Amino acid sequence: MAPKSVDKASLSMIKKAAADDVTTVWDRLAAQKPQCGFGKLGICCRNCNMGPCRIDPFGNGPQEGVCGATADTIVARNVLRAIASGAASHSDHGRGIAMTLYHAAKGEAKDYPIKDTSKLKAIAAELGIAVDDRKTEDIALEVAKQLLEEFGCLKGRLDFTNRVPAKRRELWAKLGITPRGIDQEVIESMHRTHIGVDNDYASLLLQGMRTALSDGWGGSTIATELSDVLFGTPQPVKGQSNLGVLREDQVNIVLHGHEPTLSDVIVAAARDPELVELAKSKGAAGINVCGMCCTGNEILMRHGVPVAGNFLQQELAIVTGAVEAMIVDIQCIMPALPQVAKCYHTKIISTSPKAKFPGAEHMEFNEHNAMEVAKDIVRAAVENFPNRRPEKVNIPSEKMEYMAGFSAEAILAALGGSLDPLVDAIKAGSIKGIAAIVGCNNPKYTQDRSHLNYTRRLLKEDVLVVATGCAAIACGKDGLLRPEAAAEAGHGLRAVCESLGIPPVLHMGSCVDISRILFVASAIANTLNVDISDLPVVAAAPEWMSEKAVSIGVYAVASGIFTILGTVPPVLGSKKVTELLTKGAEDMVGAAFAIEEDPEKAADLALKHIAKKRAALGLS
Ligand code: SF4
Ligand code: MSK
Repeated sequence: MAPKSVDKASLSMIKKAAADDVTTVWDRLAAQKPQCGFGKLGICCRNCNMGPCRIDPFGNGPQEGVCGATADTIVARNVLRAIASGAASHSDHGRGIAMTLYHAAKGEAKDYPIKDTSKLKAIAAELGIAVDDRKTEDIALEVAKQLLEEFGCLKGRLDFTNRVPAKRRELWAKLGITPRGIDQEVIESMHRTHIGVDNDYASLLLQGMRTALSDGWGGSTIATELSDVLFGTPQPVKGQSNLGVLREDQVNIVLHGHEPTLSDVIVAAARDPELVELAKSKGAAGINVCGMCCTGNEILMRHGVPVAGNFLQQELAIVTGAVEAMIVDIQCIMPALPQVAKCYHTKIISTSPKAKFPGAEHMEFNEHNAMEVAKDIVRAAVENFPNRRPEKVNIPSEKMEYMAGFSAEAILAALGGSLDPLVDAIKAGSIKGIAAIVGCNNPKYTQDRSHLNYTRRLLKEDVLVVATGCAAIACGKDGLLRPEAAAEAGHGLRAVCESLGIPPVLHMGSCVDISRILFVASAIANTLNVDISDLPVVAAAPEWMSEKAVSIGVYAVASGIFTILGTVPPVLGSKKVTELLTKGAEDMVGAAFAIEEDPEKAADLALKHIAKKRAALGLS
């Protein structure tokens, strides 16, 4: 049996969980086996109550549902629904940030001062909003209003698609996949997948591309850009990662989920002298705030806050017995957490009106009373410190230094203010190409193994890696986010990294921040006067599991980036859908998906693609 993880900290906590009689994600996966074969192939449907229906993959049983839907229709509808859910998740997050800016501009969210006014002005200018001699709040209000209109349906084309090379925009227009309004695309996708609406697999998948593009160039971009305005644009920053960042002598608070609106204020609240004193009065040396998953990424990018781990470590952090409170907001938070916490003293505190967890304490958070609630939450954690049971505490020693904070602006600054040195290095071949590595962990695969093997192989071949999400945390835990990791790269990439003092893997942020990767790819394409699909650029989600990752993969492909999936998506039940995604898309949008579970073979595919694109550009 394959090991559950390559991370020693995880392995030791999985062992402790078993000794403590705690059920974790790996136990629940084992209990689910064998998992449903129809589900794996994507050929079950319960979109109406004549069903549920399923298609016999061997051709011996029914080949259509009660309504007549074929495997092609059913698989394509399921894919489109997954894209809609993923796009909705990123975009609702983006809307939340836009609403916070709106309230901040109106003076109704006093705990959210606008931190990056120059970025605000740059975005305003991009959106055609006057900036001269105007008050910051007035500009912010107009920016927030204009971007909130992106969710509606009157514009016809999202504003941030202006960043896309003209050739690609023309292609989207020709294919009818230009993203119109963010809500419009998601709603239309749900409509089309209702019984008896869109039954053509190609038509459904094109709508899938349009919906995913409304996420990448809409909801996710809004989330990233306005988070930078409100909380500051990330700049290179150092910190530490893995479960060893938890402190035996301090009150440990783990922030888990996705929204910086919560985590940024809690980081500030935990520094409040009164609360630090309270912690000391309870016998703790201080308050240690750590991140988990993408909330972790948001605060490490901006504050260098330690990150306790990625997706598969959320339960394991509790198993250390040293976490006073895990504060959760939205997305990727296992409903199992309160059950795990029962075996220890940890409080699970939910904060979003959109995400409730049976068994958790709920302390609702909103932009109007942010600091007040943040302090209440931190106080609850501090007061829980005396309940810690020393005999249950075992914090793994593993922790690793990282350098993160590589926003597009920070990359530009590292390059001296222009993309030219990067483009020149690509032309000269010292950097052969750029690989984006993104996405989750998945307990069906050894934790972090694919992320790390794939990344290391590409570094050796002089491919610069940019990372986000749980993939970036995997790289951080294994030391690849340190400038010293340049020693693991081929000599061309190594020389570039050493001269700039940067790691060979650049941490660009959370899942919504994959938009930053789109901006950089677009900017390079515009510099070279080519389309994104002409660039020696690849993307991979080696251990993905969430519907957000489906939307991300599809917007990457529709933007022209070849994308390798390391876990098999539920599409193989339809040959036509599989072929369109892995081959036909190449003719339509100049990029397609590959499915490859073996990270070495995935790296071969990436390198082959980069070599092909270099040759087409006339680069040696
Ligand atoms: Fe079955 Fe068609 Fe209803 Fe799906 S929509 S459950 S295939 S009858
Ligand atoms: S948190 S979507 S497990 S990367 Fe963004 Fe990690 Fe995947 Fe969630």
